[in-house]
Amino acid sequence: MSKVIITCAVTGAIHTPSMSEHLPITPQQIAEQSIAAAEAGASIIHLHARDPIDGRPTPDPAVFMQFLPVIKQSTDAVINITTGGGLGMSLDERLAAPLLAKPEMCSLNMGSMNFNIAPSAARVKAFKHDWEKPYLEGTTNYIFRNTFQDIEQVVERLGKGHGTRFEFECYDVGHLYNLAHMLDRKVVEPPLFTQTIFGILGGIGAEHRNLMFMKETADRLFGDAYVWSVLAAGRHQMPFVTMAAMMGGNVRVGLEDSLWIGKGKAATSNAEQVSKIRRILEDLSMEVATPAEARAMLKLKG
Ligand code: KMH
Ligand code: ZN
Repeated sequence: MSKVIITCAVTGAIHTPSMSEHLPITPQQIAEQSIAAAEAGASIIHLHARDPIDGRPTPDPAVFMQFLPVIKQSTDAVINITTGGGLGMSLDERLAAPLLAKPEMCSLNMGSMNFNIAPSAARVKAFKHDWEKPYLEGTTNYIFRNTFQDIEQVVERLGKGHGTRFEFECYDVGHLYNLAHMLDRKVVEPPLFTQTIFGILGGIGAEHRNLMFMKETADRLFGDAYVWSVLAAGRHQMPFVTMAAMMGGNVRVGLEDSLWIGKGKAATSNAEQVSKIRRILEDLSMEVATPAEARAMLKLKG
């Protein structure tokens, strides 16, 4: 059995500061939590940036540059920068930081979709900042735009230009077919690090039969040309990634995807989630991949 790559998605753009006091916001908090997550066993760190004052997701490369070098200096982890950005950002805004930082890896979202924050994430009644209101009420009314041309543009500008490789974000079964289409046309190259995503409103639901179905479909479409990873939103996070690892997959955890560590218990850090999945994997006799092993498995530029 090959080793399991743990990705940690540290802050994201979905959760808001009022949902958890532990969500890292400032560059210093993002750097500290990323370093701790890497020390706990994450070999890939997936990163978004936030406005240090009000926690709103920001595409500003200057903010990214306040934490990226710190993480790079202190860990050997693979840096993975979002190209999904946050609600309402244009593609040019989403690409600004990746184009400047030229990371080994970026996310690449494989289709357009409705994107509202699920009201279940929003048990919070009082919020600190006005911008959070639609997030907490589930009324963002947002289309997450990733057309075929957008996808090709990301590959063209980052992949071909800078040797960046991708975490292909597949929120539904059609996104796997979109990825297969890009593979057929040689827009993307194997091994395809394919992140199948469960339980995001607008995407495929977090049901175990869907996990099997997505894997079976990816196996059929890609054969040995892909490396499978799984993330699931909210309370589904740990059960889904555990099941995926038992089926030979890799795992993504982190406060971007879930603010929880157990039933009714808020996670106090990203490292806490990484340590938990690491413990589960090792208890089940699985081995966790080092950053060097992850680089080899995914053919990253290093
Ligand atoms: N928010 C996650 C479900 C991105 O950053 O491009 C997927 C994600 C997208 O991480
Ligand atoms: Zn992300």
